[in-house]
Amino acid sequence: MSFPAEAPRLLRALAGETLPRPPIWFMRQAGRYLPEYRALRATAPDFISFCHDPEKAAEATLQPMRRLPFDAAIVFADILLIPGALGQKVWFEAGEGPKLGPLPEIAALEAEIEASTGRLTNIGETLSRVRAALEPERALIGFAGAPWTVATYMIEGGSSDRSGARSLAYTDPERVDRLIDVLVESSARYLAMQAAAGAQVLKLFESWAEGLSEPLFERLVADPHRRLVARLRELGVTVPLIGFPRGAGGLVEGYAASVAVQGVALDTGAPAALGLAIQAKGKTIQGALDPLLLRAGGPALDARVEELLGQWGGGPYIFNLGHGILPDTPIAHVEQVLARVAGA
Ligand code: 1CP
Repeated sequence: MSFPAEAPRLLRALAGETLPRPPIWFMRQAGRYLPEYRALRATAPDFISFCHDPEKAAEATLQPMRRLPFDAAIVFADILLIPGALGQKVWFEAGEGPKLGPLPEIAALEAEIEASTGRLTNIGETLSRVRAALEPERALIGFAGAPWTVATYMIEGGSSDRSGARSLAYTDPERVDRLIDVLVESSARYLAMQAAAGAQVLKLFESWAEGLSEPLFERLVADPHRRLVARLRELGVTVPLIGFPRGAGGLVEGYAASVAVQGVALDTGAPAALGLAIQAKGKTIQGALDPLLLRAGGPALDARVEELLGQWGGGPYIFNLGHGILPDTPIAHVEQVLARVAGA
């Protein structure tokens, strides 16, 4: 595919172009490191209602875009909206993170798949509002949690070391596989709705891919991602996809080879050679600056930015962090990186 020069840089990179300067955006670029986000957040009764309020969520999405020259916006939402839409209780406790009620019977979840997308149309409305407000050369990203990551929260009842979810994958494989199936189908429909509403790229956050044995990774991550991608294409979705198998280490290369995503997001531990090997397979890579180094700042930050540009900039590359921005990151450090990458 070839694009006119004013096409969003992110789309050009995901189509396989090597750009003289890569596109840049940051995971969690909307959030607590911005004072205007904290002020907006204080006007919402709770985090889930905030995500479901298109006016506020669109504003949160656009806040970093007004202040900083990012090449893409990511819709303000959360990976835990799907369990809520499927009928599991989800809430956030201040300072403690997400909490989920008991996991419903799988048959009850299966019965809610069709209705679940209709309970998430507010997020479509947010996307439409943001797309209408955003300059045409800046791309809009939609997302969902990948099935295994969302399943870990649903099984464990919140954040965890995932050992309960992994144990259940061994002791009750049928239940876990059926839960993954529910999430493949509900996420495919949700993502298709996002694309129809204006998302130009879709990202799958597999934030907890670490610690899985090769067969478990195949069963819980790679195979469900393949089915989700196939289902999206079946639903008529044509936009490029980015997969983020965070923490998967030596399994990432096989993931890149076997899952038909256009982009593979790499975490902070990714060696230069891994990124190059994925680019050699004709895929675009994204990553992988350490959020702790972004927070620390200084000459070491500049040096690492130059190193990443040098090692990966010769192929299709999207500059990003290896995980999300930390809430106490100085905005000046974000500006420092943008100035080096975007030449702003
Ligand atoms: O205001 C607040 O205190 C809430 C903090 C917050 C924010 C800003 C949460 C709670 N979610 C979000 C928004 C969010 N979440 C976005 C859009 C903003 C952006 O990227 O600019 C996205 C893409 C997510 C995705 C998300 N939520 C992931 C995947 C990415 C990752 O960080 O690995 C995960 C794991 C979640 C769950 C979640 N939601 C919120 C928290 C604190 C967590 C993590 C809990 C945990 O560590 O287990």
